[in-house]
Amino acid sequence: MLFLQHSVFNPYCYMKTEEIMSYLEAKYPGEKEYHQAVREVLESVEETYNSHPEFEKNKIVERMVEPDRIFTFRVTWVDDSGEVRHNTGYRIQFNSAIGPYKGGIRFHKAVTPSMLKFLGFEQTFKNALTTLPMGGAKGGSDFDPVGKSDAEIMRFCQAFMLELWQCIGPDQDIPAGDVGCGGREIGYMYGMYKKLAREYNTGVLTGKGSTWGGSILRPEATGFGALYFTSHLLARAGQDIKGRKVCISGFGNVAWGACKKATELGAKVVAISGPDGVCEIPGGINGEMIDYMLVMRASNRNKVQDMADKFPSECKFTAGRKAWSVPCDIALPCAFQNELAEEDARELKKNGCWCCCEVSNMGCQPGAIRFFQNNGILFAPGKAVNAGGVATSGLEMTQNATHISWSAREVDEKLHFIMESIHEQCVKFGIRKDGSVDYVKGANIAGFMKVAQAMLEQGLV
Ligand code: 2IT
Repeated sequence: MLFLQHSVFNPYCYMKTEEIMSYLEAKYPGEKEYHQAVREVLESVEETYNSHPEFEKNKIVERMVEPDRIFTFRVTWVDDSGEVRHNTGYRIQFNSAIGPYKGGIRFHKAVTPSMLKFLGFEQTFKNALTTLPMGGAKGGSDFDPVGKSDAEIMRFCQAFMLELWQCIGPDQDIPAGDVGCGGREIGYMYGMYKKLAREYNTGVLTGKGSTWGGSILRPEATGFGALYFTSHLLARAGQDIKGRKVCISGFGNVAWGACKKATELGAKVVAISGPDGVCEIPGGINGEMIDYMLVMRASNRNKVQDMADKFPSECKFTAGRKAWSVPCDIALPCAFQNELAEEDARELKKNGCWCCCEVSNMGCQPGAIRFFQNNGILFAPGKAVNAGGVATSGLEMTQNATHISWSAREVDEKLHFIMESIHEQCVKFGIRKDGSVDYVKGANIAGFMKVAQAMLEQGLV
């Protein structure tokens, strides 16, 4: 109604997703992931946005889709054979409307500005959902950790920080880990930061070791938070996770936390997967196998087959297949963007799956999301489901700033509360006439409105 009135009185004064997309596609050709992430948000918020003429007057959306600034730098390092190597490093400070820049560092051979712009954009709304004052950022490099020795990882991380340190600071921009960058890499980067900056403030990075400023439960937080969110989503739909079969893609830090909490809540994780194929675990993953995921990650081999080799009587490895081919109730993509295609969504449904909570950032392709939503499969997007990771980074920042350390119980309680609040925000903004919830719309509108309002209140900067 408001939208109609507004468009009648100001026929040219409202945001159209297609116009902004055409502009961005022409200006940044080929940046596919970035276009995909922006389109999803704009489509979700268009109607709400257009009922706020003050947003359009201040060009909020046009400003919000552009990063505040992008740092690009060369990273030179030497491999174990003495050969000189170089990569490209980036830090994208996307939006600081609600707090200092915050977001992870991704080390992966496919890293491009487009990938980091999509991640920084998503991070801005995700961070807004956490209820904590954090702006959005992302960084990384096209460095490929696969097959690298520990010494090579250290030399690369040090060389990366040699440039990055000038862009960051505990009240300015606080990186953390992401794909290919875990506790070990944060440690090497933190050591180098102190050396360069002569600053011993622990708050400059999150995901640190628990004896040197890291929060207890930060490693588990993304996976744990995802399962807390899933539990709320299921409860609202009159369901329970206990006894359910769960398929999880990936075997890194996020998949590890998800396996641990899903198992603890009584679900049966019947598959994990990697770039090489899928590991079926008919009896459900157990504690020993979950611990072994950490060994697999530290090995830098990037092969899920290692699980089947280690536990041959419990696991069956099949090369070239995805986790989505294994029958389950609940699918939890925990690996990489666009890892779940429409054909995977169809196969999941055919095999009895009725819920998909996206844990990886933009893990599902738009066609897959449409298929889930049109076929009555419960679906929630990564920026809501996986926000427990960055939320716990926010809790780490609070502990660092006040020089205290909370117990696991305290952190877990706060994480629970935050995930419940994110779920509530999704319901509030995403509830449909029939009482069901469009979690994509809910998460996007809730995050967007908070950032938009803050930008408006802070003037034209
Ligand atoms: O995608 C993400 O939210 C992260 N990689 C975590 C970021 C953070 O600052 O903890």
